[in-house]
Amino acid sequence: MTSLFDPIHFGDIALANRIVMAPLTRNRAVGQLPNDLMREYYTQRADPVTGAGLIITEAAQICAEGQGYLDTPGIHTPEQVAGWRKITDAVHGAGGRIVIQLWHVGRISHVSLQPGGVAPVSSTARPALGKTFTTEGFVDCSTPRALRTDEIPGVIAAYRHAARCAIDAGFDGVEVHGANGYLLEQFLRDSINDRSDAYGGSIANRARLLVEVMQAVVAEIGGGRTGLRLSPVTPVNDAAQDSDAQALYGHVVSALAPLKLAFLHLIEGQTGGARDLSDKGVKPFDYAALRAVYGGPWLVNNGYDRVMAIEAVASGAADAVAFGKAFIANPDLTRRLREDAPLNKLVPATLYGGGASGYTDYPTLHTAAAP
Ligand code: 8OZ
Repeated sequence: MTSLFDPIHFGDIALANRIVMAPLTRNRAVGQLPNDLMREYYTQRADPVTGAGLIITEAAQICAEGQGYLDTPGIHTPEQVAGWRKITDAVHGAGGRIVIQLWHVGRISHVSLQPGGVAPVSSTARPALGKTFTTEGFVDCSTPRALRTDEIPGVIAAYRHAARCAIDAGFDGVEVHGANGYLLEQFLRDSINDRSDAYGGSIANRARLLVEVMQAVVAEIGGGRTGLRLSPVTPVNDAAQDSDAQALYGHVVSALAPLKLAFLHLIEGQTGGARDLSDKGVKPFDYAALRAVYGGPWLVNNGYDRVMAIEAVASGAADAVAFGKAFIANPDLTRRLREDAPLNKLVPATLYGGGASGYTDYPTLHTAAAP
């Protein structure tokens, strides 16, 4: 029987175990630059015996327009590449594996975060009802401008450029952020996408941007170094349900199967919330059916505890499990899961922004036991 603690290959990336650190926005990249504090945080979680088999970094904007929150890192300038290089070197020195999450927020942004103070871009000109975080604190998302069809190649090129930057920065690969109500999901869902060009309307049209982005990234760095995160039913960031999520995501994974991606990463249910949304009127989503039409490495996420994760891998329902909050609070999460040791509790107040407190000072079993 396969164990959560067994090694696995995600495409070209060799993982020492199947416990993955989920991408986690922490807002400590002042000036959009990766820094020494971030290096310490990731390196603490990189040990192949006590830590993650794979670290997926916090979401990093692929271009200046892709930013939606204060102090998130970029992966599109030489300075950002140089900053990330110190992090990937340290993680690799500790024996770990690390990919970077490539992010364009689309309309989940604010004019104060956009170059020139202009409107953010999206599939639509309708604003998201929700907040983002700026120097002024929490503010309403700004009304976006719908991308013109002739601007879409530039967006795809920005993903491709960011993927090249990721490899230049020493990452083992990338995870494209196709989830949580950001740009690619703003194209996917018919609850948001109101376009009448080749990128709106039918399922194939709404999936076109995502598929073209994945093709471009794979052409640049190879399928074996490229993953993708999806969240078929999450309602976060004003992403109302698609009228037929099962058909939409079935099309997406069928279209992507030939790319032989390193992994697909599924958020099951509401990101960071309930796995079952039936009491909110959301139709049950059949993740197993999606997996059956896909066939490649399958990473699952959302609210897994130790028993659920062990069972998911043992039963073959998943190849690996990503943990978010548990990895924030437990740098040695893999050791704790292996030994069935108690977990540190998360401190929500220090999740976003700030310094070392609640970031690099969670104890390991080893430090907790020290005199
Ligand atoms: C929390 C706060 C800001 C951004 C996501 C990148 O939900 C995020 C995010 C999460 O994917």
